[in-house]
Amino acid sequence: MSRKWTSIKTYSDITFEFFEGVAKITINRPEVYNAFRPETNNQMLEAMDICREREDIDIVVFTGAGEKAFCSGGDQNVKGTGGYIGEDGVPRLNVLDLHKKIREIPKPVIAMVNGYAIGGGHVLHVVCDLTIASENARFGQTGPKVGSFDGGFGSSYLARHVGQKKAREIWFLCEQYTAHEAEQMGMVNKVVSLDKLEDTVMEWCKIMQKRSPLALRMIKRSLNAELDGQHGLMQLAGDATLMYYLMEEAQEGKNAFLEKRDPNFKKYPKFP
Ligand code: 1HA
Repeated sequence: MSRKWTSIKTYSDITFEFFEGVAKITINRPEVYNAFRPETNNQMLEAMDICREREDIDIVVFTGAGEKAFCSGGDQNVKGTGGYIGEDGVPRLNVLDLHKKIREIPKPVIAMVNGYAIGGGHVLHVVCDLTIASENARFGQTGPKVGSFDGGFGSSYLARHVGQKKAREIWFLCEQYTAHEAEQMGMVNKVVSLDKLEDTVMEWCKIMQKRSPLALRMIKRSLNAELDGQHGLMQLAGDATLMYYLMEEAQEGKNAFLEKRDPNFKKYPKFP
């Protein structure tokens, strides 16, 4: 089925579109197999901020333009000393900021992997909440082959998906894996033919859109907290505070302060 996606904002390196509560961020650099440069990441960071703020966006989908690649990682043409060099001449690793935003946004994020997910492109799918891949997709890390490594989510979170032994194999050997192998390893949720890829992703979105957004948010936070240490607990606790603020008991404290009286918390139930 073809959908009439509408553009949310125009960028040079990505397309950013909307359809029925789903925002789709497509890395649009097919000539380099959707490798990212600092500008690409800056644009994805801005798009993620829009996704977070807009109430009509329920779910975010990442994908790559064309039928060859989801993302081939950092653009080797702009790799310099100290990182990937942007138009401002400053070397950066700003894709790590994108990983943080994907973890932090309180909405599901799906990687729609339509081809190569390699190097930093592999990490991008690993960091997303769910991965749906087409049969032609290929997965793998290349860091130790091309002079790089990601010891952040690209290794620790990967190991949560596939286990320590497999994660070490993936990083030490830098081999490629088929979509079905990736599914068997536990780092891909579902594999479908390329022509069914977007339909399947949108079907999963429709199901999640029927679920309680606050419940999905709390589940994402809780699953993240296990790996994210104090930062993860802070995010989970922030949402606990949000829910507390929604209760009358919290309102009573604020009202009493403003009315210059003692708060009466006795009237609220204490659950066992
Ligand atoms: O590790 C990190 C980070 C770690 C910490 C913090 C931040 C990090 C940020 C980034 C990264 C990394 O991503 S390191 C890993 C970078 N990526 C790679 O090493 C993948 C390089 N590409 C490949 O291994 C292969 O191209 C491929 C397996 C994806 C596809 O192979 P294939 O089918 O043989 O096609 P190929 O001819 O190699 O590529 C098609 C075109 O895309 C080529 O251009 P053309 O000769 O047609 O002009 C190729 O140069 C270009 N291309 C592919 N990948 C990249 C790329 N150009 C620039 N950068 C790329 N990553």
